[in-house]
Amino acid sequence: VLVDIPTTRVHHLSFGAITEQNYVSVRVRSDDGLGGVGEASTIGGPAWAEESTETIKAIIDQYLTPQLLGRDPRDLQAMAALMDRLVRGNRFAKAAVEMALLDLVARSLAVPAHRLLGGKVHDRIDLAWTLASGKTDADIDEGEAKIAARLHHIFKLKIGAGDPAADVAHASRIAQHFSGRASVQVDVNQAWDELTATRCIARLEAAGVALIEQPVARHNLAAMARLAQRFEVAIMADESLATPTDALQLVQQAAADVFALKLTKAGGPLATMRTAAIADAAGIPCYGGCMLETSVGTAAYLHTFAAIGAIRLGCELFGPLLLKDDLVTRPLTYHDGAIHLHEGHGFGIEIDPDKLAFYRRDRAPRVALSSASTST
Ligand code: MUC
Ligand code: MG
Repeated sequence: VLVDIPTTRVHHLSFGAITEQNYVSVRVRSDDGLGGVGEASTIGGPAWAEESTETIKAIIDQYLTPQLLGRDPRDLQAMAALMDRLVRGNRFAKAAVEMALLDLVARSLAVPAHRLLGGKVHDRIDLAWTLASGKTDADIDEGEAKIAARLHHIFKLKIGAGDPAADVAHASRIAQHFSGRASVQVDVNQAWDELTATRCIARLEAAGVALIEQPVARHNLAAMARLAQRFEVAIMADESLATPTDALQLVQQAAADVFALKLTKAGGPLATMRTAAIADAAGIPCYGGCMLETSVGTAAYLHTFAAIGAIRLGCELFGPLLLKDDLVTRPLTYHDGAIHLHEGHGFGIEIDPDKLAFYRRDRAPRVALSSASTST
């Protein structure tokens, strides 16, 4: 089911600005009447990665569902391997299905989903917030409100859309404003070439910015490696890192100091665990990334991240806090600068059928019918 939910404010990224988030909500059912839920979230359609909600739904409906029907969801590894054989790439689609299978199996065993991934090592994970209103003063006010509410002490700025010098001035002012009270990081979302990155990172480092995420194009691992070597400030791979194979290449080329993990770009919880194992073996700390999921996807990410010891630099599972509404009956637990692991079977969340009916893209039109009928 395709779902669209408006955001609380415009969210600016290097490749565009969003006012609503788009999702594919996946449900699987077993013969004994149990259900499992998963979600693929995209930012700006196929602007962040290759997949859009429309392609994800087509892959699931036409290529995955017919082959998965009738199989045993408890064979999770076999199901993931089958999906990899059936469909090249399209990892967001496969991740959403694998999430739903994991939720279903954990529910059938009456255990939280993290138990099937080896059990939790975190009860809480420090929670970053992204300041991306597009205006420096508004970002500072928003950050102050977040600190006052004791929700966040890590801020991520989305830069790269504008003039690099203006971006550096914007980030430097915010880093200096929150100095000693919050850590400020920037995500460039691949926008710079290496020369621009080299010049800008030197200034951001001097201004106290704590981490630089994906400064250059995802395939430019050589430039990532040179930047990681040149600067003390941490260089984090996001778009450069999707699969375990990418993780291996990043390690081999020493092309990142930190890995950003996300279930959808990896292709599911199992591939995320394998990616984290490579980071662990290489001594690379991880950060729990997001794609602005609802509480459904966020709970899936949280149960996976809770089982990953290499997640030592916090997470950004704040998607539900940026949305005007959500799909679940009970919200997730946010307080004291962290997201807290909740109790329950599977991912520990329930979809609210009224919310799903309201936000699904193919819902019946709800307004303008009366005026249409009076005019005929
Ligand atoms: C990204 O590139 O990290 C997650 C939160 C946000 O604001 O943007 C993203 C995607
Ligand atoms: Mg990123």
